[in-house]
Amino acid sequence: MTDPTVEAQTRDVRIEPYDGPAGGWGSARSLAEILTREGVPATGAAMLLKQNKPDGYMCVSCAWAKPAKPLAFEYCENGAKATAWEQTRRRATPDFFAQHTVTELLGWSDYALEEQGRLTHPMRYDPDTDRYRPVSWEEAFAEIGRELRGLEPKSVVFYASGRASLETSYMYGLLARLYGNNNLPDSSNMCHEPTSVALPQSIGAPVGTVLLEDFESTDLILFFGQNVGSNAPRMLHPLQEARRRGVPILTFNPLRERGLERFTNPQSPVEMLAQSATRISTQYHQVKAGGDLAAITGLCKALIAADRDARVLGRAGVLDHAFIAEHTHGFDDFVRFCDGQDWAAVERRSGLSRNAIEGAAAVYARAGAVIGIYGMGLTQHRRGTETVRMLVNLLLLRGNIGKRGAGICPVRGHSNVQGQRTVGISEKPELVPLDRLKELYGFEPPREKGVNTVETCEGVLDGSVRAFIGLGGNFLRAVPDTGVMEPAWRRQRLTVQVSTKLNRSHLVNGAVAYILPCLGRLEIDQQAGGPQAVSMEDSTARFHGSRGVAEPVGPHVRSEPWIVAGIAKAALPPNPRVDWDGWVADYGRVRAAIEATYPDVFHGLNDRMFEPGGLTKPLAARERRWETETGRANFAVPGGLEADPDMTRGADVLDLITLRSNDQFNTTVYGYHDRFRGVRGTRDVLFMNRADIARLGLADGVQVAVAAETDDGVERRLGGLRVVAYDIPEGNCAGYYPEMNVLIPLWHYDAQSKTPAAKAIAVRVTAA
Ligand SMILES: Nc1nc2c(c(=O)[nH]1)N[C@H]1C(S)=C(S)[C@@H](COP(=O)(O)OP(=O)(O)OC[C@H]3O[C@@H](n4cnc5c(=O)[nH]c(N)nc54)[C@H](O)[C@@H]3O)O[C@H]1N2
Ligand SMILES: Nc1nc2c(c(=O)[nH]1)N[C@H]1C(S)=C(S)[C@@H](COP(=O)(O)OP(=O)(O)OC[C@H]3O[C@@H](n4cnc5c(=O)[nH]c(N)nc54)[C@H](O)[C@@H]3O)O[C@H]1N2
Ligand SMILES: [Mo]
Repeated sequence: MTDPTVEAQTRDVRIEPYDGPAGGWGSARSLAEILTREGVPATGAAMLLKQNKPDGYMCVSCAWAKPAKPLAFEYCENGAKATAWEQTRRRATPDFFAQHTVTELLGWSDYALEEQGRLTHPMRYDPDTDRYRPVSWEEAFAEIGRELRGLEPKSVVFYASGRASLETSYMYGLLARLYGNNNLPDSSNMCHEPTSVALPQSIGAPVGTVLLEDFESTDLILFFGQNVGSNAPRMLHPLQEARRRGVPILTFNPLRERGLERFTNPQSPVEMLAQSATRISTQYHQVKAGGDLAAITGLCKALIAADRDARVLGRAGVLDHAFIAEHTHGFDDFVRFCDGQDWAAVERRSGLSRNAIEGAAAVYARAGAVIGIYGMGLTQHRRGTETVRMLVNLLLLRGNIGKRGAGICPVRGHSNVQGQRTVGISEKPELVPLDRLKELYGFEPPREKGVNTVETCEGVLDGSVRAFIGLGGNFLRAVPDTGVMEPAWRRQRLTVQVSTKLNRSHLVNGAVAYILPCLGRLEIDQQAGGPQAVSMEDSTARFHGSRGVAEPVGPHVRSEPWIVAGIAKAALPPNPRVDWDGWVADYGRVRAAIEATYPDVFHGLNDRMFEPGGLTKPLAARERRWETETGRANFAVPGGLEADPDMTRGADVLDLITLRSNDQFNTTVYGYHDRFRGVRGTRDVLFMNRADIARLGLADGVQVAVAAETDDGVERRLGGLRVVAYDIPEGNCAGYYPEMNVLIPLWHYDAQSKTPAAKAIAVRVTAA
């Protein structure tokens, strides 16, 4: 590690329990630290006043809803860190690249790479010197265009990380289709793809049904596998409000996460001075990794039994029979499935006692309107899609979809990951209005299914993928099996990364390789038609406008729409119906094109995107109209309760959960402190249950290695980890992503959506 900031961060390793709440003074301190380190204390602080405001910019961190009446400071510790990270004064200039070979940089940590600061020039890889060298945009586009024209269209992949705006994403999807494929994998394929598969089957909507105002009238919140304190902290405000009204929150999570336990609003002087905290979860169920399918089955089973008992006694039932009869399909089969599962199996697979599950079911049975919230703890499993459908089953039993204060609430990741899908970033042709594109742009769109994330990796391994264009993100670091993927990745002909900062995906390059530096959303985007705004969709399906406020990072850095148009013009024959230059001059014209393509969804986008609270996407399921094959909301019967049929668990095999610290955004590592989990100065830890530590003959604080329990002939191993005794179920252990991605086999994914199963990997732990 050559960067002194890494050394400063990791000098003092300390691991001790943290008793502060989420938010609070710890949050204020952590923020001050990063603003200072990135050299933006004053400007950064002033900018933050514009964050998530109707006339300002939308945070580049998470996708949580933006209220119509924002707080004076509508941001959180981690949103502010994301702002500081993007607005850093540090620069990765051509000088920096001249000083370091790519081989040398491959030895640097993720943190050290991004800490070099913002990319300032288009760079081309020079194999003779093993360095990236600056090139002009004209040269870059000319060569990329030439390469793309020479490649078989099916062999090229157009990846999108979920941050790019609706405008950029629409243009990017069109570029891929005009070029000749639907190879449009996105970060959502590693994230909420089970949501995108499960919800249409269950309720006929691809996204969550809950709006921010539902939190004001809900009677109960169920919280599955989402770490709100770190990954969507602004949601703590509506949760705190709900708690003040006496709304119970039942949490299911293997780890005791601080944000789900206690919260002090850092923006409330009263709470800060009094050091008072709100208790968030009223029940905390430490379900085993992958045990939610069993836990929710138990909840449903208990409700069905209680309903039967009540009706035998002539009392009102516990289930909403009127709703079930009028609106659902498959109820009888579902009841048979639940009745058929015995409690012993439910207890064993969930790790929860029947008593605890019945206690939770009793609270649910009394609540009028219930919100079901979930994150990666449900989706990143072998049976992720089935588990999401199971949560919907639970809600359907009491009519908790399509009424005020109730609904299903997937917490999306990247700030526009939901919106990208809405405007056509998808490898599935049936999700895109291809006929409409044909009509508007006069071409024959490809109809063949494209590749998703896992299939992209498979294609790179078997040689069928020859080129990778990345619109943001750090694909090669985010995917599973990084040890297998990296050597194969180099066999590609062309790799192009549109990025703000240097990351590992730039360093494992194809024969022809480019890094193209782009503006971030926070910067003023000046085009021929004046300064431009962009739009995005939040987790509750509302569209918002966003206007950059900061000075652009440098004269050679270009906007994402400009870069996408540049590639398109160089790679495609001219099409008089697609006015790339006109679109770049005025993004309002791209929005008009989006509206023309999806008139029902985006009606009024240009006029209404800056309305406080955003423009609400119409969603039939909110009105209890079910756009499913049966015309009803469908109960789903899972194939069984076994969490993971594809990795065997022998004695001494643990289930590894990979997760985020409070000091990172995905592969972007802001620092080495995970305050809430009591870890300072290191990310090389393995959280373990004390009983497992003792049984395996280890001790708290010792060094261990972890190896995936697979028999496909590939060794997947990570050493140099320090054992941290932690409150986690016996048989589970946890560590940080992306470091742990070497341990996840590529074939270990959700059966229905191909989302990598990053939350339960069978591993052995040995003293190193
Ligand atoms: N600051 C910050 N914000 C972020 C991100 C970030 O990295 N940093 N990433 C963004 C992105 S792209 C996404 S997708 C989201 C991710 O946000 P989350 O969905 O919160 O993702 P993870 O951090 O992976 O944490 C998953 C949670 O699920 C729990 N869990 C693990 N396995 C299971 C299980 O089997 N069952 C249950 N019930 N729980 C389980 C873990 O203990 C953890 O609390 O956050 C977004 N926001
Ligand atoms: N083991 C394991 N693996 C996982 C996960 C897990 O929980 N466990 N989570 C998965 C999830 S949920 C996700 S979403 C993926 C994340 O996968 P990605 O979205 O591919 O990765 P990020 O880390 O978000 O990408 C960071 C990079 O994006 C670039 N960037 C930042 N801002 C901008 C911008 O405005 N424009 C452009 N063009 N580039 C920008 C920067 O160069 C930065 O280095 O990882 C997945 N991988
Ligand atoms: Mo994500």
